[in-house]
Amino acid sequence: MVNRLILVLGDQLSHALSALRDGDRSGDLVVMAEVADEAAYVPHHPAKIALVLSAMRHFAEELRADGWQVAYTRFDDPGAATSIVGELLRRGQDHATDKIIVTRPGEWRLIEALEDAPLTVTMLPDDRFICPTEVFDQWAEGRKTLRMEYFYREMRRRTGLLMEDGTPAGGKWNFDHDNRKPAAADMLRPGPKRFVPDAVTEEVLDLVEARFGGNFGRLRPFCLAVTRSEALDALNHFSTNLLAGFGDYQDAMLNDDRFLHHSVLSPYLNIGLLEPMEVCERVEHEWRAGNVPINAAEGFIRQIIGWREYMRGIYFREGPGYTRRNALGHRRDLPAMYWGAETGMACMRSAIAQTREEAYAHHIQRLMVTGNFALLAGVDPHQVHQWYLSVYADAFEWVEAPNTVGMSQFADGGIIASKPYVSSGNYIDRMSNYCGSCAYSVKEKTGERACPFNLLYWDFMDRHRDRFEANPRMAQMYRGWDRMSSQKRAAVREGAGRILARLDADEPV
Ligand code: FAD
Ligand code: DLZ
Ligand code: SF4
Repeated sequence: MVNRLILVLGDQLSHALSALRDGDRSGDLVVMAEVADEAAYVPHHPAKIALVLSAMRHFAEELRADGWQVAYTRFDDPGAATSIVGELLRRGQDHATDKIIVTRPGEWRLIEALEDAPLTVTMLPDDRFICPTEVFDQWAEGRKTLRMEYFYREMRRRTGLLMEDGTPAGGKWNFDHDNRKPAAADMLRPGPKRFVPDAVTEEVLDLVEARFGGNFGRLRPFCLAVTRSEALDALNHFSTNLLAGFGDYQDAMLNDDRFLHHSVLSPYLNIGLLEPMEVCERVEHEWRAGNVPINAAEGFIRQIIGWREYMRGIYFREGPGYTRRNALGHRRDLPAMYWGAETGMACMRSAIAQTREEAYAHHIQRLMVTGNFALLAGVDPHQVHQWYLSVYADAFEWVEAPNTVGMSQFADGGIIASKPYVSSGNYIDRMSNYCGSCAYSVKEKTGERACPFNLLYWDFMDRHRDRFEANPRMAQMYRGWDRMSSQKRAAVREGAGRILARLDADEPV
């Protein structure tokens, strides 16, 4: 006899999940389902599908070992429904119950599907996050601007992380000023921890290859952690070997070092294998033990209790329509190079090849290379959003959408960013070694060989003058544009027009 069904989704693989805490091992049945609709709402990178399915299978086994009854649907099970709600209805019928317990999903699409289902659904708060959505809403209420920095300080006070007698450790809230160093290739940097697939993962890899092998992305070698114990190993490896340089090289990009000092912990945090507080506590411990400098520990903790929590707060506060925002009226189709088509631009080629091979790019590659180009080129932000939601192993809408629609594409009109994150090629040249292997010249501002970022940057500023001219943080840029000779401005417009026309004709840039 089953009282209730406890739904556990593919990104809710935490033993301390609120729905499981509320459940009863003897009377409730845990439902987990691999379903076609979740694999198809965007063309996910095959490694992302493999990560989720393998981690789900391992988690179901852990639950069984912990005394739970689990009804687990595999992708190809005969009679299985294609959606989460379909599977709940099927299991509910089998066990004569319509009572469902679930921790609130991280996507409006699923929340709405569950609310509309002919089932009695109890949705519990997702308290794996540090800041409850109501607390975020209270913080945001009545503020003129929702800048992350102020939210972050509240989170430092709330968690007590890096605090000493009520004041920030090291005397400052934020050490970002020290965190903008370019990196040199360094053979000693070990990169993230890589794992060898076990038999469960191998079976999933075969399934994914057969069903989703045509999606953009390389599946093998598959090296991601798929259990909590492996994810804890990855955290340990990062904290011991890479964290110390995290701050200094946070914004750097290198052709031949795809991970630098980044943690690559986001896939594990986002599917529930790691908890944000335990990750931050470990990092704080490394600083208190004198193993890493304050700018590394503070920089890292800010990403988690600041940016990560803030993005989630914005996603739920702004509602289901957020992914359709298009404040700048951008309509261009996403260029084919995002799906691997030829390009002479070395930075784009490198970031996209890495995305295809690793299902990973770090923040500055996402923001200042692929995101920057899409914004400068006026690409439809919804298509940009769908691309980011597809191609990264860590992509779940609650965190991807505010980063893409808000921070990267300015499509929310400035809720997240006080000005658009755009730059010419100079920024990329300063922070990377991409330009040396490019078909374009970063030093050239006009002409056939001019770096497309140089041309499109000024063209973007010119096109959106009405909106941005009055922004005090952009006034200096407009003064720079106005100081150019009219011939130079005409040459920039002509060069940008040439690049945009090639994109529209689906020709390589
Ligand atoms: P690290 O550099 O090691 O940072 C540590 C952790 O901080 C990350 O694991 C992550 O949990 C958190 N973090 C850092 N920056 C952010 C941020 N801006 N927002 C939220 N959390 C952050 N992050 C995702 O988790 N999923 C996404 O789908 C996603 N999409 C993005 C799309 C765009 C256009 C941009 C600009 C950023 C996106 N980010 C996303 C944020 C960030 O790029 C990734 O969190 C980060 O690159 C993950 O790699 P890492 O674990 O090595 O991060
Ligand atoms: C991403 C994903 C994929 C590919 N497949 C499944 C699945 O088969 N079953 C499942 O429960 N979850 C899956 N997920 C994760 C969900 O898409 C995720 O829970 C929602 O997007 C909410 O964040
Ligand atoms: Fe990228 Fe321009 Fe540098 Fe080429 S020259 S790598 S397009 S920034």
